[in-house]
Amino acid sequence: MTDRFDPAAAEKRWQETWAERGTFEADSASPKPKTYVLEMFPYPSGRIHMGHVRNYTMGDVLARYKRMKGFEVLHPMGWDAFGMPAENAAMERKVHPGGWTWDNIKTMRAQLKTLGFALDWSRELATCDPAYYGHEQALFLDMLEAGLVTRKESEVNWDPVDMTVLANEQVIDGKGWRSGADVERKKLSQWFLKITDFADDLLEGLGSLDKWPDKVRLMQENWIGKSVGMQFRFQLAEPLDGQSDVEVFTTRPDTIFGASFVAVSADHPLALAVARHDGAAGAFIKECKAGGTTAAELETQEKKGYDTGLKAVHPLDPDWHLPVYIANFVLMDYGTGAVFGVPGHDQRDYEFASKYHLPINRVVAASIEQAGDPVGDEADATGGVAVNSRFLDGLETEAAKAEIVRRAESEGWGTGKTVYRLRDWGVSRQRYWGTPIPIIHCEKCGPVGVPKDQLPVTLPEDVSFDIPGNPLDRHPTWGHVDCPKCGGEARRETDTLDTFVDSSWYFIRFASQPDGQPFDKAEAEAWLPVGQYIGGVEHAILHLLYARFWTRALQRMGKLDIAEPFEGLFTQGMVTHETYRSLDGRWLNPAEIGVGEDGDLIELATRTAVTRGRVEKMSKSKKNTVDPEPIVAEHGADAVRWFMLSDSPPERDLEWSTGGIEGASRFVHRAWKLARQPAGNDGEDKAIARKRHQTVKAVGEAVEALQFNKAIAALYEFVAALEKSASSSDRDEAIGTLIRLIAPMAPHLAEEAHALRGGDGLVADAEWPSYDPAMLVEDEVTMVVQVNGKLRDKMVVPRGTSREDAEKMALSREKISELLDGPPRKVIVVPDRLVNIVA
Ligand code: ANZ
Ligand code: ZN
Repeated sequence: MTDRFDPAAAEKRWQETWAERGTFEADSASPKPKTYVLEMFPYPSGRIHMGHVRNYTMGDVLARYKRMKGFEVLHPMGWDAFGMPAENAAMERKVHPGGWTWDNIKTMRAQLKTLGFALDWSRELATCDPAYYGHEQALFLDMLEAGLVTRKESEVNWDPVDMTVLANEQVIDGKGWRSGADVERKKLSQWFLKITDFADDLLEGLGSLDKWPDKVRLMQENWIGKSVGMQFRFQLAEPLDGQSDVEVFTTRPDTIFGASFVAVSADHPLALAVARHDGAAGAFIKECKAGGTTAAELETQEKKGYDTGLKAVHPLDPDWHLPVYIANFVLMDYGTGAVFGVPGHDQRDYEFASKYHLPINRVVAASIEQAGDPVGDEADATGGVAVNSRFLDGLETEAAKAEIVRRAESEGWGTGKTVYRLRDWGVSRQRYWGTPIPIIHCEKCGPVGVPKDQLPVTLPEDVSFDIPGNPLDRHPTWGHVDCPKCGGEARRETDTLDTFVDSSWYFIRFASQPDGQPFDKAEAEAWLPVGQYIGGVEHAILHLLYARFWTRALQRMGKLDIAEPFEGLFTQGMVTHETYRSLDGRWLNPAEIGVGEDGDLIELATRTAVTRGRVEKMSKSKKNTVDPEPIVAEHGADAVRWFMLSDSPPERDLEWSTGGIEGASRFVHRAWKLARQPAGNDGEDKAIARKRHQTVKAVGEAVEALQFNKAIAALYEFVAALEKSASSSDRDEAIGTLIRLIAPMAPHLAEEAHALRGGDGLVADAEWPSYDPAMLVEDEVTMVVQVNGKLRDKMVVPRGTSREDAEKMALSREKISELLDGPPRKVIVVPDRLVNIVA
């Protein structure tokens, strides 16, 4: 063994040892308690980045710690391998998406392996592998059979550049999330998963997820968007083309006497009927559709309406007629696509009424006495009591709502109703690189599921990407099949599944991967739910909601008796770095930068000055990425892992710095130096023994709470104390403990040190050290001695020294007796803290 720890040699050796021994292969039949640690699996984009390293290091520390705590740990890794980037690469570089993807997987797998993660590689999977997606197709067919899949002709968000349908979530400010192109509306027949069937379950379930960040639960809650209210009909004074009423949804039925108008969406059947008779209405509808149609856009657009001339009859007063408008702020796919407007108490309605000179009346006030107060220059959306509302007057808002619903239901013109913002999940994508939807379209039989014994429906290899659109559509033979039902000529579905489907059940397949079926129920249930899931907050809504939905769908189908897939969720911060630009404004990569003669940064290629920019998330566009591979080669995996955990709390951003990685590297060598010290004498060192117990407690608690930076800080302190201490048997023992405590973070160093000191087996298999609570407390304390409130002396006394003893000791101290002329007037003692003598 050399003096210096040689990461390059040692790390490879231990990685091989772990692999040979199958150390991290999870045994489903183990009698030990099981736990499942999972990080969100990566998209194989090419190479791993620092964000991956940080994410997987955190999960790895937890997984290794849990092993040492006696758990059978499942900690798997795989690839979220379908998706657009592979097709883009195919278009740009004339390569096959499959070849590109598998090459990337190979590179990234090798890179991950150099980091020494305690992963069960025997369970590795890639979603683009027919051995995976064939099971997904089977599950899709099961869902179809269970009535959880529907086909709907629906207006979709169409990305004209990527030539694909986008989910609402993938439209950001009216633009495609990936291409940035203006999204258009288009009608297409699409497959949908009925996530709305589970809206209430998914909402309720959030309540049980107490190991999830509050912010994520809140985002999901808002996304599901439950609104409790009432649905009712306004009769039209004159029917139009057979339509005699308009149904509206409201969350404020108590404001019904404040109604000034009725408004319908531009897509509403009544609007279309009006347009058939009125060209100007048609033009207005067209104008509405040109604007964005997402909720966020409707919110910010100027409110505009078109008076149809129709009149709606107030349900509680046949003589009260309200104008009916077509309005740009009413969404067709929310509620009923029609509303009644109450300008006094809804800001949107207020703006609309101001523009079109409609009445703005008060029907809610803080008290009945304030019924006459005019509405100010804004709507008053707060609750209170109903006023100017006939039989409702004086009722509190909630009571008034209940009263109207009761009346409407008993009189038969309306019903209490709950609506959700959540929409069914459109999963059809007009793309090649995804899971083929296992459906055959027959003119006679309609859509027919591919018989399960014919799964997987695999992607054809011979495709071209030289023109936009879906290559499956134009493949000469792949789409032509016989109908499984009637045997007639039929056509294969050419859409593929949204890649979020692939990631909605991969964690189940990790837990159990038998041949011939997606998973074994009992085996999957033995591991699930995932105890700790770790990933980016960018998945707070979609991925996590879809995975929760799949789990519940499987539960309803009797395939897996788990309600929530992820018991604990942790969203880690990003890895950031300074940005740099050349004199002419080009972004520069840190590797292109050096230090000039006068100490300033220069661009190496041109030797011209470099300006430092802000610290930002590492990204290719800003060129501020640091490639993990050369860093690992230079400093070793342990140092990189150590740095990823230090400095910042894991939920915050971590700024990459050369100083940081060098500091981590120095620490590794300091720990190594300690490990190499020869065994000490038999002498005792109580202070070191105490520090050992304290550190075991601190590190264990910090890791359990995922406060890795605190664990690291405690270990730094421990090492510093050991470095200062003289040789003793306590010190010896403490060094042994140190090696175990750093094993989750710096596993290679720990194995090397463990072996060097003649430890049994692998440190990865060793038991986590325990501590004695009695050994935690210091047995001596320093008490402050004051005279008339002024600090005069300090004295070291046994912890728990009584008031009387402390007083005696203080008075007998030389410094103190010098200050006193006679017996003190009064002595105040705070045990273990201070003695104040009033002279
Ligand atoms: C009358 C009323 C009076 C309303 C009032 C609000 C305040 P949330 O909470 O988001 O569910 N609304 C209903 N359907 C709509 C649609 N398709 N497009 C746009 N707006 C719609 O909001 C429900 C409220 O939003 C409903 O209650 C309705 O306006 C409006 F003082 O009805 B309200
Ligand atoms: Zn048929």
